[in-house]
Amino acid sequence: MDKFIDFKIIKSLALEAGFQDCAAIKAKEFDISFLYEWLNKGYNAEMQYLGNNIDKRKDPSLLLENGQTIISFIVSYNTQEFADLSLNIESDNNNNLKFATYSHFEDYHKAIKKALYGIIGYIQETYPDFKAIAFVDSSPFSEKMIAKEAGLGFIGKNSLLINKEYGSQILLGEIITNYSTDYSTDYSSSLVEDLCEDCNLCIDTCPNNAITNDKTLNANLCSSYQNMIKKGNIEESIRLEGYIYGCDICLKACPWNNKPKINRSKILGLNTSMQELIKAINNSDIDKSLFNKAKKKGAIENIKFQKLLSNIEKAKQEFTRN
Ligand code: B12
Repeated sequence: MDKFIDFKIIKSLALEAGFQDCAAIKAKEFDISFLYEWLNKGYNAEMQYLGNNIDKRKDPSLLLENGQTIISFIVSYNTQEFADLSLNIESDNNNNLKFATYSHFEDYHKAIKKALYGIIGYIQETYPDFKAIAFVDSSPFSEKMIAKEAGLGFIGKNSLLINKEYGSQILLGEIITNYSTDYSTDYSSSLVEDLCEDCNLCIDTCPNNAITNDKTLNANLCSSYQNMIKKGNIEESIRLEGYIYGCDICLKACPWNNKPKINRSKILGLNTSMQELIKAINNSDIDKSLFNKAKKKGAIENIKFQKLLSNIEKAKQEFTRN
C-alpha cells in the first residue's frame, strides 16, 4: 500500500516552524529544455556545475530511493526587524556601499535546512518509515521551477519566484520524500498565473541589462554573479550601484515587493555582525577580523576577503566617476 501523509500535517508543521507557506507536487520527470537553452547561450558564465547531474535535474525523484513527492517551502526575509536596523546604514545616500538584503541574515542554507530537518524529525515520530532529504540551493534542480509547479507563485520577468502574498524577497527550500500526499495540482485553483503583465520595471532598472525578455537572465551581466561568484575582478563594464555583495536592484524595482513586512523571521535570525562590517566599510575602516566575524555566522560564506576588497574598490570608482 502507498505510504500517504495528509498534507495538513506538513503545512501546520511548516507554519509552526516559521515558513510562510509550502506546497507539494508529485516527483516526476520535468521538461528542462529551458536549462539547455540557457546553457547553450552561455548565460551560466563560469557556473559549469549548472550543467551537471542532468538526470537528477530532469527527474528529482532519483535523489531518494522511492522518491514520491517534492514539497517546496518559502521563507520571507522582508522583515520589519531588518528595516528598522537598516534605516541607520542605508539612508538615501547613494554613495553608501551595500550588501544584498538576504546577506544580513544568518546563513539561509543552514537555517532553512535545520528547520526542514526539524519538520522531518517531527513527522518521523509518527511515521517512522517517512524517509526524506532536505535541499536548499545545493539541489541539482531549479528550486523556482518546483515552487512554481507546486503553485507557490509565478516566475517574474527578473526570473525570480514571486509569491502573491510575500513578493519575491523569499528564499526556497525543499523536501523530497518517499511518501505521497495531497498535491497542489489536485486543486488547480491554487496555481498562480503570470502576473507581471506589461510591467518591465526590473528589466528597465537593471544597470547592466542582465535581464532578458524570456524570464531569465544572463549571469555574465548580473552584478550579483560578478560580485559574489565570479573569480577574480569584476568586469570593467559592470555597474554595481553600491552593491559589493549580491544585488537587490531588480527586487526593489518589483511592484510585487511593496508588500507588508513580516515582523521577524522565526527561521532567519539577523546576523548583527553585518551591521558592524558595513559601518566599518562605509567609514573606510575595513578590518579582516570584522569580515571573518560576519562571515562565520552569515550568508557571505562564499566570498574571500580579497574579492570583497576589490568589489569595494570597483564600487567606489563608480561613485567618483559619477
Ligand atoms: C545559479 C543561481 C544564481 C545565479 C544565476 C541566477 C539565475 N537566474 O539563474 C546568480 C549568481 C546570478 C544568482 C543571483 C541571485 N539569486 Co540565485 N540561485 C541560483 C541557483 C543556485 C540556480 C538557479 C538556476 O538553476 N539557474 C539556471 C536557470 C536556467 O534556471 P532558472 O532561473 O531556474 O530558469 C528560468 C528560465 O529559464 C525560465 N523558464 C524557461 N522555461 C521554463 C519552463 C518552466 C516549466 C519554468 C518553471 C521556468 C522556465 O524561468 C526559469 C525560472 O526563473 C538557485 C538555487 C537552485 N538550486 O535552484 C538560486 C536562487 C534562484 N537564487 C536566489 C536568490 C535569492 C538570488 C538573488 C536574489 C541574490 C541576491 N540578492 O543577490 C539573485 C537574484 C538574481 C536574479 N534576478 O535571478 C533564490 C531565488 C528565490 C526566488 N524568490 O526566486 C534561489 C532559488 C535560492 C534559494 N534557495 O532561495 N543566483
